[in-house]
Amino acid sequence: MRFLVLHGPNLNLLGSREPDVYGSTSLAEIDEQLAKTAAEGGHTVDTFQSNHEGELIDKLQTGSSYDGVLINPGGFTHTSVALRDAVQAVDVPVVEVHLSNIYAREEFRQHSLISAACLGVVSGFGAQSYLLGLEALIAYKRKS
Ligand code: CA2
Repeated sequence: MRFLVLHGPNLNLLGSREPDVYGSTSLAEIDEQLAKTAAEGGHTVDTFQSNHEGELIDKLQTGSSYDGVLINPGGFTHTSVALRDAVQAVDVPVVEVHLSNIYAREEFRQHSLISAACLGVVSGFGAQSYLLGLEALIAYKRKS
């Protein structure tokens, strides 16, 4: 199976700043770990990071050509109706992931506009959130 992984704004900075909140793993390392986890099951991942809402939406609109989508919408989690609409429009399962536990943070981060359009959410396990999300997506697709 093929999966699309989308990383939202500022996630390109991972590993370089705020390691206490987001960990010290770089985005390239997360992408490598995702590719390795996928390959173990004979699957592949295409990964994409953007700081621009429209670029993420354009990429999401290609999501139907994959078996599933993993997305960390970054700060757009809490603000973007347009990204939520794009997630809703994709006809494959989408899993939302967060490095931090958004429910244990500032009030404005405790609500996601994206979650209700997703199959499920993994939040708070650092880089591991991505791997857990991918594993959940693969397991769900195997059953369906
Ligand atoms: O916990 C997550 O994964 C977030 O999606 C990360 C977003 C934040 O706005 C969400 O509320 C939760 C922020 C990503 C910014 O990443 C940085 C990494 C290093 C240095 C600065 C920002």
